Amino acid sequence: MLRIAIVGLGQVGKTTLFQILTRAHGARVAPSKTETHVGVVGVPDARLDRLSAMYQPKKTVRASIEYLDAPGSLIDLLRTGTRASANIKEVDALAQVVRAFHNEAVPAPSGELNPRADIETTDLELVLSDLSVVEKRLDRLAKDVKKQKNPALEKEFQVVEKCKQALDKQTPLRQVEFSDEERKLIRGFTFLSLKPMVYVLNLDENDAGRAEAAEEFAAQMGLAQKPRTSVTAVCGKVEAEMAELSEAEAAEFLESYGLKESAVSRFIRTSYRLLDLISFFTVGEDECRAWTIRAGSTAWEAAGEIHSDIQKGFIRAEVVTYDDLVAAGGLPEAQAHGHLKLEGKEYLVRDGEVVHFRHSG
Ligand SMILES: Nc1nc2c(ncn2[C@@H]2O[C@H](COP(=O)(O)OP(=O)(O)OP(=O)(O)O)[C@@H](O)[C@H]2O)c(=O)[nH]1
Ligand SMILES: [Mg+2]
Repeated sequence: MLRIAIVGLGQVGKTTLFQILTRAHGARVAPSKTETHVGVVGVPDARLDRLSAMYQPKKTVRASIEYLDAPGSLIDLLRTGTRASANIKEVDALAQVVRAFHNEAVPAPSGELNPRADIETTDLELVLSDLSVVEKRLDRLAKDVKKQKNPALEKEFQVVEKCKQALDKQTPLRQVEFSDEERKLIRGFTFLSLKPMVYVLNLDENDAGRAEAAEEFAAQMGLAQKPRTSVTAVCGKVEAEMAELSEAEAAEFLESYGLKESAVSRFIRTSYRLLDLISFFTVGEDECRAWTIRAGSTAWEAAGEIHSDIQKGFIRAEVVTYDDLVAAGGLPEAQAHGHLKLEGKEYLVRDGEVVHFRHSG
């Protein structure tokens, strides 16, 4: 499963965000100052809701993401090297909460609000953490390369040196271009600055209604064009209030702020897109379900996501787009309209397609 760690400076709203994310989906956790919280959250998807309404299945299963809430400031966490810091090395992406709300009772990380400085501070910390890993490895590699001629070691030396050059310039590795081969070679280091990053601007209550806040911020801070970087905005306080409401009340509440969807939904979807993931659906009377695959996956890979047996016995994928299926009202009807395509193993599955795998065994 996809895993994302919520990190940031101290008292910026990490646990608040985590609580809203998970409470909205049933689990309530006791806040802790020292332990990492872990929770699984379903990815909101209106298409799946629609398919479910159509099929009335016994079960509807959303795609899901596991969120970790790292306790305290990211800086303390990395410098103390506790278990919580080991946890965040293993995730697929980082979500950094950036404080942009005023609260007299809770002092801002650096005394006054300064999102730009906070982002620079934490990025530097990630870079330094990776740099120490890189330097140790380079020392070792330099010795080994001298001792024996080994092309694999030389290749590794080159790519680690490339990392060092970026890190020396304080460039996070997520902004560096690597070939697939290079990526493979450095995977084992679990570099923190290499992880895709979503900045979560925790807005003031007064700004909660400004849906464009995230874009403005991204542009101001020069984050808009950066590779493997996204920005989204939430207002922890407003969302926390909303999590207590019924669905109908919540909708009304959103409307009063001039918003269409909750910022938390937007945040979850942003994390999903950041990792270049797409969904395909399976439908039926037993279950309607969203599955997660990387963009560019083949039908054969998609089958493996469901079950290794389906992959092994793969015969054909029957594929229909979400729009065509909804318009037709069912798979047989879609077929009658000629909208059901039969595809082979190499077919590239696209976001929102409904797939039925024919398989042997
Ligand atoms: N006004 C306001 N207060 C907030 C908001 N989000 C969080 N807070 C308050 O800020 C304080 C810290 O929130 P937490 O969610 O515990 O922050 P944290 O980043 O998890 O803190 P540490 O784990 O101790 O670093 C709490 O008192 C929250 O109620 C917000 O959007 N608006
Ligand atoms: Mg916390």
